[in-house]
Amino acid sequence: MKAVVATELDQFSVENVELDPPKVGEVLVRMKATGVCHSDLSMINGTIPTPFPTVLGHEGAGIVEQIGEGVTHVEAGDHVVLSFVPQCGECFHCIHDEPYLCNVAKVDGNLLDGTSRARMNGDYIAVMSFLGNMAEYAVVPSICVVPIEKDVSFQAAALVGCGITTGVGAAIKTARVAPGATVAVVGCGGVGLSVIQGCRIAGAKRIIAVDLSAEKMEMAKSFGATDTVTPGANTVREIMGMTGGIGVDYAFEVIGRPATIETCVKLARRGGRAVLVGVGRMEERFSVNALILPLTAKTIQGCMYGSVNTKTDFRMYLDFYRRGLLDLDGMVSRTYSIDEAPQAFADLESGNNARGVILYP
Ligand code: PAD
Ligand code: ZN
Repeated sequence: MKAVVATELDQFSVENVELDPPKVGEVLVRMKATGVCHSDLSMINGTIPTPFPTVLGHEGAGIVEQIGEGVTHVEAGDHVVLSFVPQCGECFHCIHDEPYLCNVAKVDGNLLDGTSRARMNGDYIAVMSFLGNMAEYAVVPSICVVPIEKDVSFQAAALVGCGITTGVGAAIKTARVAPGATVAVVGCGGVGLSVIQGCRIAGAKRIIAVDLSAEKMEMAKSFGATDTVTPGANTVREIMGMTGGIGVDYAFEVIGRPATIETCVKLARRGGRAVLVGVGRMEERFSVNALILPLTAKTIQGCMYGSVNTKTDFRMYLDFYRRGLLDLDGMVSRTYSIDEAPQAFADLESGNNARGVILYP
């Protein structure tokens, strides 16, 4: 089968990869749609460390082709969304209502038993986040597979696997944005635009979008932003001015850069919150002076996967979509064949798309 593989640092290509059949507790999924997220690019460029080669892909939807022994919650023919975090239901975090932090297995490019089902040129290779679903098929842990109803398009469902769940969840679950709140969203790519939609759903009164791309800020308005600010030396002063010198209740950083993280900490009002969604490099640091957090009672909060409970939230977001609360169709700017993956990544890097999605026949 064809798969998009990060072969070495800064290199990726469409490769021929073979898959072993699913073992106990695993599922073979025929992919129908895979979203191209910045985290995929971050695996290629080393921002998120990974062994090479790695089959990319962690946002997607497809059809169950075959189930392994012991799998009972899905069967062949079911439509499913994949979760890039397994949810075991038994570890410390799962039983303490933090299933997005489930630590049933190490994220080392293998499946839960510490081995891979994907082979390239005869050798077993890694897969991204237990999935590696930027491929025609994927063998994944059954606890990463969530069945959905068959009435939604695969390209809409795919976004629920990462960008939508992370962004909308950052607003309504992680930060619990209150009705009437004022928010800033710094970085309006696929995830940031989803944060904007989440803030709109939560009833935020003012949603200030900040992105280098004027096109992205136009998109931001169509998803619910009330104001836009072009980033520059005066971003903080400008937004302070717009909020009567108070700052915002919640400032979301959705890029993963020290400078924009520091901007968000400054934008949060006294008692407000900076929510860090963007994933930066391990060797990078941001700085906050030692006086400011206690005296202003600000909070800096990390957001992992929009604090998702995949068992309930994937269907909740699809329900929001059916009811017209959440725009998924407008989030898909362009679709690609798997052979066009290089173009999809080029468009991600140049910021052309809200989301690009690879479709399979
Ligand atoms: P994207 O590439 O689609 O969007 C990034 C946006 O940031 C683009 O619109 C850029 O124009 C904009 N941008 C870049 N630099 C600046 C700047 N200095 N000032 C203002 N705007 C800027 O990425 P994405 O939306 O797919 O992902 C965003 C981040 O979220 C990325 O770091 C990704 O790894 C992370 C992520 N986190 C989780 C999680 O669980 N926390 C899940 C999924 C993605
Ligand atoms: Zn992602």
